[in-house]
Amino acid sequence: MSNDPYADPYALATDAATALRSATGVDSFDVALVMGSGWVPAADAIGETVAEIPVTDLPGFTPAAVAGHAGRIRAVRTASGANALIFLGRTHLYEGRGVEPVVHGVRTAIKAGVRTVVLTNAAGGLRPETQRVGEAILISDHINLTGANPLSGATFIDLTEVYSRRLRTLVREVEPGMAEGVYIAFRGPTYETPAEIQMCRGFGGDMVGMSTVLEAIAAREGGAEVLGISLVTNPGAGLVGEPLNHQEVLEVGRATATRMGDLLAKVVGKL
Ligand code: 8IG
Repeated sequence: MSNDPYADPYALATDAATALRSATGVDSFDVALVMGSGWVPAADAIGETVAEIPVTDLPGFTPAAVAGHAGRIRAVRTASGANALIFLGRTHLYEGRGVEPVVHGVRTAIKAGVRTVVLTNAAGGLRPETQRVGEAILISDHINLTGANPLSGATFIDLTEVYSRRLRTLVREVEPGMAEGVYIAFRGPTYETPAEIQMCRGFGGDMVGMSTVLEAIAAREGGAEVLGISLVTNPGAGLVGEPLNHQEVLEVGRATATRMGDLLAKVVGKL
């Protein structure tokens, strides 16, 4: 017997889903939303809270390591009658616990019935000429520069359409004119150098961050449809004068929470 709790990550997710059902009294969930940095205050708009628990009540979840990442799971009933599972915070690869904890929430959600996964994040903008701080951008595709992958073995999952075109179209029915772009993920925890930001621009990236891509891959592996949204909170390093800090990310999130909450509530209502 191995001491690694993630030795069978799918069995661990099944156990976590069972614990989630009994802790929330909700038998099956329809949609999961992962609230990234700055997005947590937007969660309140999505529906009526049925139950809320610390993630650490479920097997396989570790305590939150980052300010603004609350580390709680909320079961919500939406106005349209859907059961939503909201992760108030996520585990990042840069925390150094490996890739399994990063995708455990998504795997648990899928074992709990979820067929739609909404991944939100705060990101650096690579195109300040067309992007504004506080703007939400649909993720159309990603470039995974984390050096990690949640899958191992001959798991040649097709990634032609990680971020569902159908869901992006649906969001635009709510928010016409919303931009879309390519999200580039690094492991972090450092922000990029100006040279790396220029590389990302050359690669065709539009946003840069430290999350989302591994969860999106795990969701696709599990057969769920994925919607990704980035909140641009700063221009990438070197694109404007000032250095970057995490505090301004949280401030942009607070300033835009109502708008992002309304957007998510409308989108979830259409699923
Ligand atoms: I918010 O500029 C946020 N997260 N890698 N680079 C990376 N992650 C980020 C950034 C950024 N801004």
